[in-house]
Amino acid sequence: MAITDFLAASDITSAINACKAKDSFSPKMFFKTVGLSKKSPTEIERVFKILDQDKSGFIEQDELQLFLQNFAKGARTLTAAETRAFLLEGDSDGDGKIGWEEFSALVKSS
Ligand SMILES: [Ca+2]
Repeated sequence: MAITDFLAASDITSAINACKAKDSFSPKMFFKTVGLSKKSPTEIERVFKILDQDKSGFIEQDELQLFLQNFAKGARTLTAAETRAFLLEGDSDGDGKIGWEEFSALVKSS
């Protein structure tokens, strides 16, 4: 199961290109551009499961850092500042990782 099964290749390209410069990544902007905000809860959950690479039920910091590479293999890693900002934006209960409900809320508010 790949992310490209749910999202249009052209939207992925646009979203990746919009944050090519270091420290220009914004989770909400990305989710909107890539078309995820408009997807059904089931599809958003599938994407969450892909991002949760070790299947822990949470997206942790190391997985956030590799976030863009789930969408395009050659994409850059997020910088430490971007990873921290992503976590702060999504982690509403402050446990240092992003759970399914937090991810869903972040995507839908995009
Ligand atoms: Ca995980």
